[in-house]
Amino acid sequence: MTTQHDLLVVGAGLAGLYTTIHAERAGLDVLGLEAGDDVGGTWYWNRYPGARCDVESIDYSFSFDDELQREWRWTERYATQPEILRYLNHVADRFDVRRHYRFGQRLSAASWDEGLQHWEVRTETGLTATARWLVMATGGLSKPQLPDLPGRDTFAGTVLQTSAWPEGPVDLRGRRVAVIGTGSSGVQAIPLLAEQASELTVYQRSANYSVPAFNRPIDDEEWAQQQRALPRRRELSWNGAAGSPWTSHPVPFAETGEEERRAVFEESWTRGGVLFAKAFQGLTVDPVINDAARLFFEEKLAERVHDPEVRATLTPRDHPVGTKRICTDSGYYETFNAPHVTLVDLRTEPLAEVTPTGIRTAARHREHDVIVYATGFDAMTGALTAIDIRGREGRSLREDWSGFPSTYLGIGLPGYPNLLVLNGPGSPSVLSNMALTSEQQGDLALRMIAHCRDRGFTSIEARADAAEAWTAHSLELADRTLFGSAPSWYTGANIAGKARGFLPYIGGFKAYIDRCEEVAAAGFRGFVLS
Ligand code: N01
Repeated sequence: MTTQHDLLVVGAGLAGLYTTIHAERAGLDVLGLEAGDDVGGTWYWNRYPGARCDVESIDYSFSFDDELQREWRWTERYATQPEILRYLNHVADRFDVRRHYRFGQRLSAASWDEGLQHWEVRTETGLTATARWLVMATGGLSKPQLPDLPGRDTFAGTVLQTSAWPEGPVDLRGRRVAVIGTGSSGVQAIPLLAEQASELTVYQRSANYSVPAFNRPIDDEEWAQQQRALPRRRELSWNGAAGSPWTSHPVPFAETGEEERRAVFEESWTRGGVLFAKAFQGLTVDPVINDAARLFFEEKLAERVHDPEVRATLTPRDHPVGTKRICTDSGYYETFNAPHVTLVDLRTEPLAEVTPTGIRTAARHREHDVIVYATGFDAMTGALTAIDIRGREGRSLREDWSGFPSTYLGIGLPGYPNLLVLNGPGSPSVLSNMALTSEQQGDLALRMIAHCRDRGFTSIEARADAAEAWTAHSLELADRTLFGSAPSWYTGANIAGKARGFLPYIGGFKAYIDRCEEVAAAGFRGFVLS
């Protein structure tokens, strides 16, 4: 039986949960559909050892409910995946949101019915539902990509994927483990896998910049201090470029001397992880500043990795600092000092095939009992193009997005009325704190819906010219930076055949919010309401 609703929300991660809670408060009949068996999104699937957030726990949490903020006590500066998942379960319980969801329901198709002015959706298990509004909260990094390696499926040992790690314990003691992939997932998992494995072999295609997290437990004194500072911290985050309270050194790089530069790099290094890229304003724009950061990084690397050859292989060569997301690690580089850990440089020794017993490179065959794929995602667009989405007159999103995706503010797609994409391409999304961007995006979607309902409109659709102009603006901002020179998932470069272009909006979270507010104040200028 096809059920009818006002709103369908796809996904029960941060953005989906927020939107569903607030849709109910707005009096909408909402149905949530989630592929996983419970809430959590990214934090439901990515259960690999070492998984934790690279945004501090105090910031990576909802801000909309003061009691919720006060009652949840984070235990570490950077929360682990199990702790974040517990938090999202707590949110789901507290706001009784699960009753709106159907779990284990992966969307396979969605089509717009112009006559009935609603979306009809179908899941892989055959569930069907209709609703006037369709909110896609499907996540920017939720469509895993497993490389099509020759012989991949012939491997007779255990195959694991960081993005679909089993729920139960995985015992790797005494086993010869291979890891393919050294992005944030691999970098977090490798030190913990090395603790268990009898041999660990890391197959690296490109070296990444990784900065220690300087993670620590939050004791009661620090927690009390954080609680006192929270209102100010939130204010800075909502007004910042990346949804967090951190800013760059106030003095421009060119006006600093050698000693001050070192002190600034040292300080931002000890802030931990991705925050290193914020040391100086313009670090990811100006090659001179970037090069200074690179030299500082290389000095640190020299302290962490003993063997010069291994260190040379671990030194990033193909992108400026911060133009691929900096990895946030706990003991990553030091792991390569251990005698049972081997680094294989796929640049000099390309991967030839996976065999039933291991991996063959151009140089030799290595035997493994387990292969772990930490090979990333079809980011920002993959979760949407995996679904057969049909808009006005049957047009296909998959076809429309075979080129670079054109969106208006990331949320509106011309030709797809009432389809609202949260944290989509053209929004700050992955460049910002996803907890706050999810609140902002959920609110924006619900405001668009309320605006239409209050005025008797049944649809809202981004105008093609508005989407073109926004997308061109977003790409132009990215062109002014060094980001385009990195072969990263930000630009689609990690997926064969994917259209290239910088996917997130890089103009900053606050600038983006301001633009959304202007558009809303002008009656959602750039959208057609009918
Ligand atoms: O994925 P990635 P990820 N043969 O795409 C390699 C967030 N995140 O899951 O660089 C050999 O970064 C690929 O090599 P190359 C965060 O935003 C956050 O690690 O393409 N290797 C690369 O090394 C992050 O940026 C956290 O040459 C192959 C790796 O696989 C994003 O998610 C933790 C290959 C993929 O790295 C994605 O991170 C985890 C092949 N055929 C994730 N194909 C936090 O810390 C791919 N690779 C919060």
